[in-house]
Amino acid sequence: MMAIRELKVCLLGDTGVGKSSIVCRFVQDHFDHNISPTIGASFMTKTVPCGNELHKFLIWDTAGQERFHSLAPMYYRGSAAAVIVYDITKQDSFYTLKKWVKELKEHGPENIVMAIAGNKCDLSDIREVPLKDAKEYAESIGAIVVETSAKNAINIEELFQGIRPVVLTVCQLPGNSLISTSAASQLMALPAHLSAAVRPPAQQI
Ligand SMILES: Nc1nc2c(ncn2[C@@H]2O[C@H](COP(=O)(O)OP(=O)(O)OP(=O)(O)O)[C@@H](O)[C@H]2O)c(=O)[nH]1
Ligand SMILES: [Mg+2]
Repeated sequence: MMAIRELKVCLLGDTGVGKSSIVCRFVQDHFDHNISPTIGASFMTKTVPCGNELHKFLIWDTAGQERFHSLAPMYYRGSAAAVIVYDITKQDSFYTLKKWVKELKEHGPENIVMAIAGNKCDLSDIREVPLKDAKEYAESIGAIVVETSAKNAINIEELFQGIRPVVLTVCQLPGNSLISTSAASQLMALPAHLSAAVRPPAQQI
């Protein structure tokens, strides 16, 4: 029988940045122009083969509206990785992203892997956040960063494939919850198209 590894991921970020659209593109390869804001959170899974294993993404898509903010810890506390999304056409959403990173550092799991997604890169003609700013920030916090478009299916697979080696949870073996000890070395082995900053050595390893 094939081993199944579970990868627990949550999505965080301002309302309207495209978190649900990213998940919908990844799980169903579909984009809905009229998607509704998420209420509370929604849960989806996607299983992908990898060698002689199956990797099952358990994805919590949280609601970005401020009134749901207090629910977020329920989702990020059990996650091995957080995908924090901003909208490249909205500087404010990049500011909100930084607040999420701060909250994760203060209240999230100790070794949570962070991936930053600058979504709506199909709208780069009205861009407000330079990629350089996102890369520099990601590097400073040891996060993966990639620009995505849920609409045009750009870098969505790459985003999840990039965090995959870092967030594996073995569900068949008892006692395994979050894999984190080798996170730093695995991050360095990310595909070249993802900008992988080495996680700071401080208490991580
Ligand atoms: N142009 C463009 N529009 C997008 C993209 N991704 C999402 N959108 C649009 O942005 C709007 C918000 O998308 P959602 O996926 O609902 O955003 P969300 O982050 O889940 O919002 P909350 O659930 O309120 O937190 C919708 O109108 C989407 O169609 C993208 O890559 N490009
Ligand atoms: Mg949503």
